[in-house]
Amino acid sequence: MTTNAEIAARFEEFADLLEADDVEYKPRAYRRAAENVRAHPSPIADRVAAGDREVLENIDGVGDAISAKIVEYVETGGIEELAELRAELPIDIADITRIEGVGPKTAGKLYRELGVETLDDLEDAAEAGEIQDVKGFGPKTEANILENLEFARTVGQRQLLGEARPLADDVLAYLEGLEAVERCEVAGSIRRWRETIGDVDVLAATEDGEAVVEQFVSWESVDDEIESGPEKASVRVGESRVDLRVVVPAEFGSALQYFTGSKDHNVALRNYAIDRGMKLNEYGAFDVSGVEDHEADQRIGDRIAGETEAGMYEALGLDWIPPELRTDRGEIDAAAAGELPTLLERDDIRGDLHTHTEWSDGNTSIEAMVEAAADRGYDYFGIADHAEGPGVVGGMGLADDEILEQVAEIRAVGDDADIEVLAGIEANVDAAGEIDLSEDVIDALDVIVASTHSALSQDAETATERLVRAVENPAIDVLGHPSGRLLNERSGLEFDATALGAAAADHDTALEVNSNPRRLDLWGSAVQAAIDEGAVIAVNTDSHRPATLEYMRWGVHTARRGWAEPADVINTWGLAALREFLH
Ligand code: DGT
Ligand code: CA
Ligand code: CA
Ligand code: ZN
Repeated sequence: MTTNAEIAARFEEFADLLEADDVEYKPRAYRRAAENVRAHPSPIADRVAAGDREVLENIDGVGDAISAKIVEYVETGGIEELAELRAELPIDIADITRIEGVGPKTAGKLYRELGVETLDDLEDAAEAGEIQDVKGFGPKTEANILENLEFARTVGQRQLLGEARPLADDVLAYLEGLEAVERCEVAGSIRRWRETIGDVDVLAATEDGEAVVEQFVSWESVDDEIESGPEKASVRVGESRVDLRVVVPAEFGSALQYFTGSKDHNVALRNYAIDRGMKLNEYGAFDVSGVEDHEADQRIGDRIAGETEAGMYEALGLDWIPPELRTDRGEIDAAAAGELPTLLERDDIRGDLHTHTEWSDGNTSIEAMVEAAADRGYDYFGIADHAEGPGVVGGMGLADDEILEQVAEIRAVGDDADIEVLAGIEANVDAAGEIDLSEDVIDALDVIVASTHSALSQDAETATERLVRAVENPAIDVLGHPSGRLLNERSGLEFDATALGAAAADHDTALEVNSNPRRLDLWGSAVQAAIDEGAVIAVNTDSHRPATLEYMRWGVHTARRGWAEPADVINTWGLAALREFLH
């Protein structure tokens, strides 16, 4: 199955290699095409394979030349021109450019000057001190490369939740349709909604494991079979690895508990069981108090649970723990005390407070965004286009007079809308933690989101001071994507989430969980630390087009990983309470 993400990745690679080759203009066109292909709501390859060419005509930035390449890719699995470029520049460009501060141009230069093709080559060159001698480079660049190599290595192998989860949903739907499958569920990091995924784990309960394995590996979306046996199989689908386990129905609950992880949670849970005379594994929960050698067999003693996952926790006297909480950060004690949080749910969300329109870099009008929000059943909706400032591309952000003009337009749209429309802005937090908006503008707006878009390499102490300074600012309502990280691309600011949470709580500023699957910023542990300090959260999509209002799904589960309850999240509140907070 060729996914939109996979097609997009080819064009991004194309753009990178062209840029490494110092080609002008074309890379930008390919990047734009990649972005729109990635964002396209339906699977392009399926439609192209079915002979539909119109789908391509309607994608922004995809003209005849790029269309032809997409068709070629869908039909042959390759793109001739890209293959030629790769032969000419045999660089692992996606890996190398994952290093912060190393772009395609730098990668091209390092290849021409030093023959660097891989991350290993780059490490060797940096360690030998060869990079600082290349014209335009210096000791600082070399040190930066060495410092960031580790990050680039580890992140490269993980997929974004937002890309892997839809595939997992498809796998589940397929398995559910098989007659021999009695129950099935995703497991592993994907069930815990971790922001990046190593591989997709799925579990099926059946009396006929071999038949299910056989049907799984012959699923039409499977590109390669990696391995298969009577109880499990692994396949490659696009860029993802999918692991299937089959178990008998009586052991489904214990297997689901075990394969959901996390490892840390499982270790803590197993120790908790041992302390109570019980043995816990993927086959069940066993009372081994009367058994001499607990290790003699995996299935030993009196089996007291295993058919359902809730039964496994119940056997230990614990409430069932939602997968998002299974990180060994206090969830077992809370479950024992009956004090697990009542987590935020998707339906609790009553509006989105950080979205963009064509007034800055969004792709559509205020009306179209508001209409899409109303269609989702929201009660209120905030437009927060970019203000001009550090980190915002020249001309894209709004100057103060333009903001006032947009506020008037937002009010006009709001008057005709079925939902409450809030006039907002996304201001830029500069390196010192300040924003630059006039008093007039601040007074005219309902909601001020302020985000960092520049100076993202500060040390943790400076960054914490900067973000604390921002949340102390009475004008700022929401601190947008606090770290500025881009998953698999840049690590963003490191900061003390407890200190930031305490300051945010003191100054009534909400911290954002940005739901864009490339960001998920804040993330679970930071949300948990901030909420512990009494801070509140805003779960926003930062949408630049109507379709991505759907990103709320990722943000809600990320907030759940941070133990967020509805009351902790300002955009679950009624309009009056929200307005009171924003005031
Ligand atoms: P990933 O795939 O890297 O995103 O992370 P996971 O958590 O999905 O890890 P994976 O796919 O290696 O294994 C799936 C689950 O199986 C994992 O969350 C917990 C369980 N598991 C695997 N190996 C072990 C182990 O050695 N000990 C324990 N306690 N659990 C394990
Ligand atoms: Ca996994
Ligand atoms: Ca796995
Ligand atoms: Zn934004």
